[in-house]
Amino acid sequence: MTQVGEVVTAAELQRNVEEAAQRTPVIDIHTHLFPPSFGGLCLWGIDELVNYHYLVAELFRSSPESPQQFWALTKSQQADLIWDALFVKNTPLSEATAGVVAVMIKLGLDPCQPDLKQAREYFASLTVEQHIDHVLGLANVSELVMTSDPFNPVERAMWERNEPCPERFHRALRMDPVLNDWETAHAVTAAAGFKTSADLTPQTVSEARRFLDLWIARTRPLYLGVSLPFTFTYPDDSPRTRLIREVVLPTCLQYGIPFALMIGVSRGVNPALGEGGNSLGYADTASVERICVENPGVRFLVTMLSRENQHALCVAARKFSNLMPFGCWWFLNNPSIVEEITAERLELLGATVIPQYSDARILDQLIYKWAHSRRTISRALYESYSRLIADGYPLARKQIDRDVARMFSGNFRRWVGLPETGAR
Ligand code: HDL
Ligand code: ZN
Repeated sequence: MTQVGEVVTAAELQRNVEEAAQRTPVIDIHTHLFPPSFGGLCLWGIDELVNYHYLVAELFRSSPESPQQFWALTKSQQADLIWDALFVKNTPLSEATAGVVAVMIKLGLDPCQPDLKQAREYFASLTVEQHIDHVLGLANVSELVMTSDPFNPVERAMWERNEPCPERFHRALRMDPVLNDWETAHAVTAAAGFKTSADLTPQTVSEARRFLDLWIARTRPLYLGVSLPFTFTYPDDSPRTRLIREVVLPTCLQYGIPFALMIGVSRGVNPALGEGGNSLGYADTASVERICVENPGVRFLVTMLSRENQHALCVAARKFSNLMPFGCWWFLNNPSIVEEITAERLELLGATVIPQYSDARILDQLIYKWAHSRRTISRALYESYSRLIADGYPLARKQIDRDVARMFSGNFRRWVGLPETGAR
């Protein structure tokens, strides 16, 4: 067997895989981050980190405060309460608490402090313009994709003021109100001067497309995306199917951009927790297969929220080359589940998937979300390569580098038409 390039021995494999996973820059294809030019939408620093909605939800399992009492506090009082309950009185074992600890240690802060005084002094000494390059460097994130919601009034105002958006902050245009609540969404588009009504008349459909045309010109999104409930079925006789078929998919075809389906949310199971009050449900992967087979000219990105949907999603991706599974979303972004999902993706799909995104809401989260994901993805990759070597395959070092670069950025660049290197 003649392999081109330096062959990796079984003894050297783990170090090679870990080093490739660490040094390969990643494009973070789904985040809720904003550039500093978007003002208060750009969240960073210890009080935001500790107030992440994942931690707010965890607080009430370890603290006598009720949600009502919690929401009456200021943001720094909330952070003090969370810090004391989850980091001082408890061991930061959960992924969300361990993540904050990992960020603090990477930034040279002491995660065993009895309060947030030291951390607050550190962040108060920085500007976010100084801090952002440090964070992106530590996370080795070369580019990321924002979630741009034209129905969010604060975001809308930023875009209407033409706030500068650095090229490494790509955009995805979110369709949630259009596809999940047309009753409300059409009032917003009508108020913006588009002749839309609750009824999906030909004029409403063409005006809804004109609304998307405006926002595509304004934000130049790499893809259109939507978060869908676990009850999502396609097709059905709801307005959603008509809006997907008559507005979203024709727009994706016209602009040559993918449609990202994020399926599985059970919204507001405990409204008292606010953003933290959503849960998940087992969704219908046959609907994913139907939308893929019906639209061979559209490239789909699909991420599903239930662990129990992942294997079927991999099988669906074997049937449809226009289906790209991506990431380990939300309640799946935990090491044990990321490793399991990545392993089954490698076994069924090889390096043809996009294994992860951060879903970060606070800039500093990139540091832990990518450190933990790189560590876990390299464990799954190591197992796959180990089996190859055990069967006698002469694995070359450059194959490892190629596979990791493909999963960390190349597959996405190809899917959305970005040039091979650097921001568009
Ligand atoms: O809809 C989404 O993009 C989800 O990621 C939600 O924002 C969710 O609240 C979240 O933050 N998950 O991590
Ligand atoms: Zn998200």
